[in-house]
Amino acid sequence: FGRKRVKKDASVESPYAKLDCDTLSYFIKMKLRVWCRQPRGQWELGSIQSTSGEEASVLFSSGKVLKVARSELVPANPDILEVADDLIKLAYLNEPSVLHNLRFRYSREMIYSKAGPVLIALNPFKDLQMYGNDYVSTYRQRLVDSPHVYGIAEAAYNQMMRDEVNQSIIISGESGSGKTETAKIAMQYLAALGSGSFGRANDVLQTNCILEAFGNAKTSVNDNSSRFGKFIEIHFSATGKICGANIQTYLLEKSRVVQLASGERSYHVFYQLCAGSPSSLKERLNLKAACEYKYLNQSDCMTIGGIDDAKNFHQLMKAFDAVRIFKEDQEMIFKMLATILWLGNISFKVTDSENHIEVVGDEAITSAALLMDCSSQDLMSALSSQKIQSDQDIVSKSLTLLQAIETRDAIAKFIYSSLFEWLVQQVNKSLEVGENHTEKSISILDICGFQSFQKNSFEQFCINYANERLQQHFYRHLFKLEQEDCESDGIDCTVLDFEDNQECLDLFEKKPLSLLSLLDEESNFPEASDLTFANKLKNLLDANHCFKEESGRAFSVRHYAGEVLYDTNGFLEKNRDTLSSNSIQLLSSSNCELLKLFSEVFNQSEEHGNSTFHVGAAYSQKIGIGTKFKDQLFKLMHQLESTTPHFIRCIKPNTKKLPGIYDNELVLQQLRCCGLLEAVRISRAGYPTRIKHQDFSRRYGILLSETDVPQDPLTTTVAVLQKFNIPSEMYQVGYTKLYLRAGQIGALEDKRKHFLQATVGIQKCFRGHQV
Ligand code: AOV
Ligand code: MG
Repeated sequence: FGRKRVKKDASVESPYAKLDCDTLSYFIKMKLRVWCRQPRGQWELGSIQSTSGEEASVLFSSGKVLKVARSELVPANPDILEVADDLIKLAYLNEPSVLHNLRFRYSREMIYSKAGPVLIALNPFKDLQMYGNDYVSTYRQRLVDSPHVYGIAEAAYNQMMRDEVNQSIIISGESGSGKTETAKIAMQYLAALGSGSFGRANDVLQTNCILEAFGNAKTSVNDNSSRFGKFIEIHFSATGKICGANIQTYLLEKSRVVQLASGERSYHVFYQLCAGSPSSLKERLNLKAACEYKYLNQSDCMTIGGIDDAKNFHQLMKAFDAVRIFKEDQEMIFKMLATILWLGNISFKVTDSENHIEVVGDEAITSAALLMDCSSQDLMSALSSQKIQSDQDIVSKSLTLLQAIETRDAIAKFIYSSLFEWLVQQVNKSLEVGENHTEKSISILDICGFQSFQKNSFEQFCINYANERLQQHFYRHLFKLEQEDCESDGIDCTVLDFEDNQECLDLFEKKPLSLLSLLDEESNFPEASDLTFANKLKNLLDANHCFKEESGRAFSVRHYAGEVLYDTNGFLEKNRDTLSSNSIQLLSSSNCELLKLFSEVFNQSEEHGNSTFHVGAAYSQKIGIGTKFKDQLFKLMHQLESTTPHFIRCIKPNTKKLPGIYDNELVLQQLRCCGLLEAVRISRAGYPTRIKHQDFSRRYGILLSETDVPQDPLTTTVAVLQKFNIPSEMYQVGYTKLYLRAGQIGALEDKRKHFLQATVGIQKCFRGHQV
């Protein structure tokens, strides 16, 4: 896998698509359309009337004629390509053409398109009648081949059964773009094919309901936003029936349990429990309405339009039953949720001028202690004091208000994230493959896409790192496909190499000097701060071109999708992710089975961390969240590498969550972020148009005069190329296909159109003469 460098830019403009003098005069002669960049950056369609020097006068559809610099013009595609379902089919592949094509399709409810091997899915923000059993059987029988998630799922299923190679469907896109819906649509297709009398298709579908209740929440961008990454491996029996599944989750957003931005909600399950639990359960948990709990009411957003939390609670209980989570375990789960809610209501009273506190002994503390199965006294002391080792003694020191709140919130976050992990484990146990175990599987990855906000923190840092890894996987796959196609057709296709993102990955992970290793190192120094961490990065990582110094606590990374500015504020704390020894002691001394278990798991991972010695370091280092995530990602990549990948890129056409609105700028920015334009550029850099000789000769053979029409398709192909003096560097003739450079097919298509018009004209004339 070579890494020759070619210029990397996010534009798709091919060197063959520029309006050079020849093309320009051709466009004028033929009155072909061009895209013209307007002063405010948007593109408008027009046709060139005349040129003088570097300027051209362009006629727009409004009737106005303007003089425009030639550099502001790019060729537009012939009409017949307007609905092209694959961007690669476009004769001219420039930004306005790609955007126009997707917009045109979106306006006709064609939300799916291809970009070479990638499926582009534009979020329709409304129910389209294009799913369900009838559609499943249409795609199953291959009666249609228009782009669709079903088409991708069908290809994956078919290849799994035929080649006995495991498959993966990798879905990415920004928040609210439709990843989770797309993943569910793919799962529904697989379930429809893979259900049988002993199948477990329905159980696997039910996991969505559970994971969404516990891992999804309303955010300002998406009413059902997944706050974790998910990888589900669906197992199939030898006869192609679903027989089990395994789920891995990544980076659950814990902070949401204790802190909400305005207009956002905590995890759905809290509201579902408060709204839908039967009164006997409410009594046992001393449960109030959601608005009584501080963790829930702080954002003034308690309900979601069109969502019935109580009804969803019943769905959740059904889903629990389906995956055989026993009633006793369900009760424990609900108890943990109520514990968290009551913890949030615990308040503190400042007792001295130094802000030291004592816990207010109200209903919150007694309810929390009761649910946690510990004494109120123990809970109060864990929340108000800290044990410190001094010389030989352990002394108890009282906490300040801020420290007490942090301790309380840390316990709540810890319980929730432990509960989430435990629940996933239970689901996995229940879906473990049984007797009819085979090696066949299709995995679906639904993970948050690249993020770049004005202020980026540790969460974006991890997500963007994951996206760099996935991007490399994507590039490599693309090149492999390209090479395989050319080689099997006997074509010398020096695969245009690209600047892959290895250097950026090195910046994150290559020891000893990388963002992640330095983060762990600093996290282990008690005196270190976010500022010392930022300074350390500046001193040690400067040699890497993807690193950029910024002032103060900030630094920037040049990602494949653009430069991102990170603020290290909170990095160390989030990476350490610790729980005070007092809190852990409290949990392990509780009589509650789950809390005991959670604290044991915590202690084990701490011990594991402590015993890990890093090469070259004289002291033991605890592994932080960042490095743990890296290890998880490595495992994921390892799993993905043994599969045939299928890529789906979800795109959000507007931020209003409304149907029918297509925001060019927003779409363009996403196409860039997911590396799609780059991917299309790579696919087209060589020979983007590939047509079977039969198809080519059938379509363009008519351009030859009758005397020179040869018999076989390959010779016809060559005859057409010669007749129109297509330069030899513009094509290659393979065993089965013709490989054309960008722009060539458009020119031939125009010739065909004019030929046909002329023929029709002659025929009309002829008929007129007869009359
Ligand atoms: P996400 O998974 O990409 O966001 P979702 O899959 O949750 O996005 O989609 C957001 C919303 O868009 C859904 O709740 C639907 O209302 C709508 N939607 C998406 N796809 C379709 C579709 N094919 N048909 C109809 N409506 C759709 V995040 O989890 O926030 O990144 O982190
Ligand atoms: Mg989602």
